Amino acid sequence: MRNVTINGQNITLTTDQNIQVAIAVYSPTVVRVRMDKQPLAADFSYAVIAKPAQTKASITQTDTDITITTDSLTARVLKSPFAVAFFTKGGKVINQDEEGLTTSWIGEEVTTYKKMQEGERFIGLGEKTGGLDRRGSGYTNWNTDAFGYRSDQDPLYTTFPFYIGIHSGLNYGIFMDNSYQSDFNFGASNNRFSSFGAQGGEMDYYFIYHTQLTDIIRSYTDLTGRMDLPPLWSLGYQQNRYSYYPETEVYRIAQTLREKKIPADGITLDIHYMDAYKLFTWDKSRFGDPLAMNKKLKDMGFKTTVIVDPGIKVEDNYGAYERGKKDNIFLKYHDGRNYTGEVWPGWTHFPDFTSEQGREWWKKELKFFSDTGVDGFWNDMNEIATWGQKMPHNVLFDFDGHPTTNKEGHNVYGMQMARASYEGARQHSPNKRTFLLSRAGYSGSQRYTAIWTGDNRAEDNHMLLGIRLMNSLGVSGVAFSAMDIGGFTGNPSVELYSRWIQLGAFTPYFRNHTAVNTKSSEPWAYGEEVTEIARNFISLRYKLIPYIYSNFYEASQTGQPLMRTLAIDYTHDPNVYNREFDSQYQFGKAFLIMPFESGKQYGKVYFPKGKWYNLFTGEVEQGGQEKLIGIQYNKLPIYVKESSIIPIQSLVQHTGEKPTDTLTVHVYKGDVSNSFVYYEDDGESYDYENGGYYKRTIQYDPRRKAITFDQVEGNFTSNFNNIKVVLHGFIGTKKVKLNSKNQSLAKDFASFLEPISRFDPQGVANPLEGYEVQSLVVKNDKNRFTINF
Ligand code: NBV
Repeated sequence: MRNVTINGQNITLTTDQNIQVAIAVYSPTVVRVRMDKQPLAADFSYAVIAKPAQTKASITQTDTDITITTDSLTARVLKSPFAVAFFTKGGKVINQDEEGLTTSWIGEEVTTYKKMQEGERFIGLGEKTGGLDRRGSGYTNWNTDAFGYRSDQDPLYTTFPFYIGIHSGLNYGIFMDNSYQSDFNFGASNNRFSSFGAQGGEMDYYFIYHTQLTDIIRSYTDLTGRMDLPPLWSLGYQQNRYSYYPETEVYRIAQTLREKKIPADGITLDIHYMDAYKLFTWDKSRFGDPLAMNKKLKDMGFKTTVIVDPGIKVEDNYGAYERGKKDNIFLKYHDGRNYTGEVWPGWTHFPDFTSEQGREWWKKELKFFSDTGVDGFWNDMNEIATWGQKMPHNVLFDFDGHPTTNKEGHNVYGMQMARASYEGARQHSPNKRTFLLSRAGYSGSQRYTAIWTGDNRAEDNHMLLGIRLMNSLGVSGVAFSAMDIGGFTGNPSVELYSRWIQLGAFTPYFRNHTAVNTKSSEPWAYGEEVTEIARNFISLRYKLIPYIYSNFYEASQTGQPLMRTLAIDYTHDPNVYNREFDSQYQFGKAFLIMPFESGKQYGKVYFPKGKWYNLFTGEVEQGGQEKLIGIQYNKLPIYVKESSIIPIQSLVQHTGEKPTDTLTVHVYKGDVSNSFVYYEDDGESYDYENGGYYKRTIQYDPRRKAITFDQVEGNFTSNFNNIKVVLHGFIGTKKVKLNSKNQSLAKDFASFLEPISRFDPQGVANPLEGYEVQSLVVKNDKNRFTINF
């Protein structure tokens, strides 16, 4: 090691192999390591938006090593051979370089090797197939158009080079910020190391250490950013297909949803709305007056999302093409000619979204849609997908003033397209939230867009895979995710469709979608019984909107995902990683969802530590046990964690419809304390940035036997004049004290589903589903109040 310089929180040095190294303490829990064979380039990243925080770190040096000590960890840099290791304050190894291999190069390819720790598990990497625990597997990141992918296929559409390692009661995160094709090996074909590396560029990684996974996710999203609050309508049900046209068909779908009382908020238009697939056009024979159509849909309570593909048809006199040529924004070869690839419209050019001019051009073009009353942009094919699937490596990208080739630009292209769409939407509708969805992405995409898992298949294993993909996206910073409910390719069986829509109600973006040549996939397309089941679960979703929206608020503040793999809260419980149970997840912290293949009548579930209430019957299951349960075809098994706090509203047909003026807050008795941040605002503007919100923390404290609603913050007037608190499991409690005054409880009835009567298997009408509980009603006057039980 030569030229060691220690400057405040930063160390620079050169190894005897002439490797340039820079180590920076970002915070007490985050350390960044950069290495290259050449002088390190000026710092530039599409993913990381955080700068190092002023941190108290002591850095000392001896003949053999350099030691960094922060309030949370110790890092040791061994001088010979050069190797980095991270320890807890108590001296336990969290993560260390595999000393014989450390970081090394083969040509331009750079890889960091970490010693495989005893019993080490790995989760994360975003949208990756396989089990929750990635031990024993290897993965590649190269954004790929993976039409009808196999359930073990890799890579898929996105790149999230962030994972969490778990061993010996410890856990840490590693984010390698490098957009070249990258490879992760978690002990695939070897028993010695885990590794991460890329085909070019620097080794540049962030090591994150916390005792809780929630804090690792928070730190990772401190670095790479978090989502904005979504428009409320995007949390409602979305009806989609490839493609609904002409406009009469769109109305038919919208009207049928209303007539059949299936709540819905969104309709999405796929590529057939365009004139010959030319972006920024409408096929006038199908959509004669898009502005009028979108207005009419809005009057019915529907918002329109349109698909946008990056390819611009090469055709003289086609406006977007001519303007793109004039502004010179298309990706190029090094001889200056535009790159041309073939997609839907034929031969096309592709805007360089990694250039300021390219994004500016796109933003101007997007006005076309804002002018016709469109509320969402669905960014498809942005891997980039072209026929042939082999965009040449020698295509040049501006990379915001750091010119490079497709090798480095490819994996961020989709993210930068989403960024341009996001910025364009904010520019054209400054005080209205626009919904963004993207297929391709890179770490940090969550700042701009939701991600969906592309062209899945209408198969049972894809339904469960989709859940795991979203759970994994969740620990990788993407809280807002989706899968095509019902499956994109192929036709689901009646049972599969029905199960999928039940599960969809417990996913962040709830969109039913199917391919061009498949069976209709609207909730009524599978017979009356399924229509009723779908209506029931979609209705449940709408009642849960206050809970779901509050969880999105949490995601926007701390990066916590809506879909929480059990690894987040039960990290060191081995059962969570058992392949039998590893698709189970929490939806927010309250619900435990047990996804099962369709058609199963019995199945094994795992209840982690604690007590779990059956959502439908109120029966309690003890945690820490596996259990064989009966599964009803019309009722996804759902449990509620003890001490949960779940605000719900009355049924509405779309989020623009006002619910009744009572917010019902369900509280489940338990032995652990819990808190829930209830959040409300207008759901459509950015007024919340200036105090236009209503927020209060609700706490459940079993020790003090108290449920406390804190003083309201913010100046938004709640939709609800009353708060009805419903108590579950408070058997024998007849009276409570409300702000120290005696108050008797009313007998009440908890039922989350509407009765499914007509299709009872025995042909007997079910009595109303539910069970007895107690409740009390309190005026929602913004003041703090306490209920003592
Ligand atoms: O635009 C058509 C489809 C779309 O429906 C799907 O959701 C995307 O993932 N798109 C892919 C183009 C290719 C379909 C084979």
